[in-house]
Amino acid sequence: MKSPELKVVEILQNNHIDIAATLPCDRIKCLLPLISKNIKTIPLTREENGVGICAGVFLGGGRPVMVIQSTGIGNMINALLSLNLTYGIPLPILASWRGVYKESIEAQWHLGKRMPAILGAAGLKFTIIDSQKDLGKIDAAIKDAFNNNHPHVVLISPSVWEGSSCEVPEVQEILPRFSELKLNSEIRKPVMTRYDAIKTATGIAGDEEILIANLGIPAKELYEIKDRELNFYMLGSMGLASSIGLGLALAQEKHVYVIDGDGSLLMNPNALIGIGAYNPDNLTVIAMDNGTYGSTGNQETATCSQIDLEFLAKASGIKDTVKVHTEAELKDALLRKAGFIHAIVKPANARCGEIALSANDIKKRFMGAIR
Ligand SMILES: Cc1ncc(C[n+]2csc(CCOP(=O)(O)OP(=O)(O)O)c2C)c(N)n1
Repeated sequence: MKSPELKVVEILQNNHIDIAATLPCDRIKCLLPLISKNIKTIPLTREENGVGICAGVFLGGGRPVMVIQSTGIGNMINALLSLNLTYGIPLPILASWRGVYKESIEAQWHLGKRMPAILGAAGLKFTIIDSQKDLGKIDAAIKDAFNNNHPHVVLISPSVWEGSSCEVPEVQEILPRFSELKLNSEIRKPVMTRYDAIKTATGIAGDEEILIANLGIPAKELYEIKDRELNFYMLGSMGLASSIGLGLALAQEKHVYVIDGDGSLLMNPNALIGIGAYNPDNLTVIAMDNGTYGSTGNQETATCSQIDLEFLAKASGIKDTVKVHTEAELKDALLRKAGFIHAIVKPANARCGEIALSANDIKKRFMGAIR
């Protein structure tokens, strides 16, 4: 007889799922290795980051799934609503539902028992599976997500896996290695604005290349400087611009330039860790570092005097990093398609109008052009 784990993997394969973004739960420890054996798997460091990566995969023509613990949904709600629901981006999520069935960990109780009410109140579709005979409902949930362009959470009770056993995969020990951060970095007084830098980027990006703009003023500046079909304007989900970029870079071949911000990268440094694991040739993150949360009124961030973002990118494993202060330096870095460009810019916001496109228009136009 087929194990429940094998049934789940077959359902994923029958639905042509090509990327699984995962973060472990003890109850699915037999499912996870089976998934990674059969489907390209992206290990996550925080679930919210997976929402961005999976959105990028979908925009790039792929069919992602997330496989996580239900607690991770607590880390994802803003992204699911301000990215997936806003643009109409599908995402099937298989969540090991903790906190209710035979749960001894007290920390799981509060979120676990409220999870259906939280999902319902958030307007997120969900399905509960509490026995093996209901596993077929995963198929229906995946189809609902992709046919109706929204997330669909499947809460799977640990009762489904009771009696499961599997060979424990060989445990990978930490690799003995020597790390060296060979980087001398000088941050000088900024001379260009973010607007100047975005203008430079639009001058370099070819017609067939992708530009993703961070939420707030950067998206409006890009829209005003050069609106084009292969621009993806973020409207919410702060912190996920570079995660979306990674998903897009992994799912298709066009070059992806991400216009990110210091506040956003500090909110989700997991994005850098994810990129450092893959270093895709077709991804350039331009970190527009104005030392402030520019879009909300220039409140100081930790890059103003404390953190050097290029060091953070390097420490995360990103190979080709560079710091630029001038448009000429930025141009050079863009032309050689560096992995991470730390652009030191003034805290200045151009006066721009609103983006006259709905989220759905942005998505549809972008996906039409990417084919
Ligand atoms: C989770 C969340 N917290 C706060 C905000 C408000 N907010 C919108 S844009 C922004 C600033 C982004 O700063 P940064 O990434 O440095 O980019 P900049 O605007 O300076 O280019 C903030 C705090 C938000 N949209 N979402």
